[in-house]
Amino acid sequence: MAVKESLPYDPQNVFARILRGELPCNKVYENDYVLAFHDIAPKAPIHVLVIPKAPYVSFADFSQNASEAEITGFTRAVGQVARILQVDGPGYRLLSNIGEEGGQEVPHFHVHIFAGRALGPMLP
Ligand code: DGP
Repeated sequence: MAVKESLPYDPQNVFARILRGELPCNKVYENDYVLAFHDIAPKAPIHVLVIPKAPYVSFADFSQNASEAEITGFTRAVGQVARILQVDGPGYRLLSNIGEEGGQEVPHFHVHIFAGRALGPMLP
């Protein structure tokens, strides 16, 4: 079920548990600001999630409340992950679902990186 944007941060969400090491993940990259790992149910040949280490519910929360350093650190890390995955040449898609109508399921801000095949026109 999708999350309501108004919900406070839930420290028991699965990404919070991954960040605390309580659940495993297939890690791609980590630095002071982010953790990047493969999606458990990939929707493309390459499907990686990039999440901030700090507790933000969604992009809406992050864009309003994160520091300049966190925003810069996160943005640069997404580009770095794309380079590590070697998808910046052929291309890739970034996506972030936000809130209930945006289809967000895990209430910890994350950006999806999709790649590995021609993705076609943007949906919907
Ligand atoms: P969203 O709908 O934008 O909230 O996408 C959440 C994504 O998180 C979805 O593609 C599946 C993925 N996911 C959910 N639980 C886990 C998990 O425990 N591990 C990993 N690696 N991915 C997960």
